Amino acid sequence: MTGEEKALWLDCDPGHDDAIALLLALFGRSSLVHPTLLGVSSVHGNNTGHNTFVNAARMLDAYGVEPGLLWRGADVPLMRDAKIDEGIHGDDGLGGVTGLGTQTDEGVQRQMYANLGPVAEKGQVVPEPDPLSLVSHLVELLKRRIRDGQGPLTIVATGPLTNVALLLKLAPPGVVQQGVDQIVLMGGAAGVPGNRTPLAEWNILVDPEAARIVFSYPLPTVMAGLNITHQALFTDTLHSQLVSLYSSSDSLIDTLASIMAFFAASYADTFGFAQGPPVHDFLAVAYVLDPTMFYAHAKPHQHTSSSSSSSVGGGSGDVARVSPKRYRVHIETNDGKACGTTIVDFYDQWAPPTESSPDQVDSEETAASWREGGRNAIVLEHVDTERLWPLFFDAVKRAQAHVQSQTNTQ
Ligand SMILES: [Ca+2]
Repeated sequence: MTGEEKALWLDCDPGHDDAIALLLALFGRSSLVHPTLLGVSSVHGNNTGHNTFVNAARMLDAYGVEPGLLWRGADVPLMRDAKIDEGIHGDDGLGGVTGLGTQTDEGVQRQMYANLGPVAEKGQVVPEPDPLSLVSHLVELLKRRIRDGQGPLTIVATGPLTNVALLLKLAPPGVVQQGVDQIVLMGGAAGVPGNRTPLAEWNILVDPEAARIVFSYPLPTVMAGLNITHQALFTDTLHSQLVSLYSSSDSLIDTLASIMAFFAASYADTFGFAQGPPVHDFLAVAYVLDPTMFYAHAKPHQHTSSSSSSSVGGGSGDVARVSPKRYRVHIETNDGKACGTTIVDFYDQWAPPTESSPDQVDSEETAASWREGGRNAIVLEHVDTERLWPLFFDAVKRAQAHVQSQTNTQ
């Protein structure tokens, strides 16, 4: 199986679905893309910045990852007070999850302190939030990759966009545009209700100003919102399939099963989801691994469009599909009942007068066209779940083999 090497950065707020997104970022691969996860940063969101950081360290420890990936970012939104989401993710952000270390365990401590060196010896239990060090590290990483002629980094963001917005605002001109190819985020809701207000989705609601900065930046932004994440439900059948992979030689499957079981109960209680919880954040990483899973069947009149249709699979009998579309997306930042809403201009009612036809704009590749006022985001609208879950189980098996190989060598 061949695939393009792809450098990733994951900014997250674990969070049950973040934990699954992290699994895919670490162990996922497709026939198209072999990702390398270069770093993980934590942000406030599903719980306090303290707890999301500790949770990221606990998950990295559970996945048997060599310490050195984790950075602690912002604890608070750019302009607002922090919120937490105990109702969905439990008291500490990973409620009900079994088999994880605590913040004082050696393995978790090593994950938390790997980038801070001797500070750990001063007796601090958990490092302080340090978004400036995170941004400095990212800028240096991007500069180094640009200088060495390495491929661009893809940033995947599965929490509030505070850290990403800080990077975009503080990095020297050109570094992000040269060093990052796209920002793929879980957030927003395209044409469907929100989940934390009638209109707004949580990640955008928590820091709408940061979201506006990201959606206004002249770089491709891909939005995996509730409209698509609610199409990918982790059903009882999938849960049974996961449990069937149980091995007595490691506890990883138990941990993953407990993540999905708690999330299923939360979604049943809070939102009445009877068929299973949506795996939200997982989809953002899945898009990077295989964008063709997010192609839609072409409508008859779209078969002749050369700008956006392609056949998936390569055979002559393949169904023509169209890649996800770009739309103008406005982030509502005014206080009021619509704050945090992602307004998607599906019918080009806001299109600037210079953009005469959708095809012309779709083919437009200038950086400026991604700014606010242009068609500034690719909005995911379809997902082929029959291809999505094999990606998940493949990553689970790789993770399980990795954890077992470490156990065997200890
Ligand atoms: Ca998240």
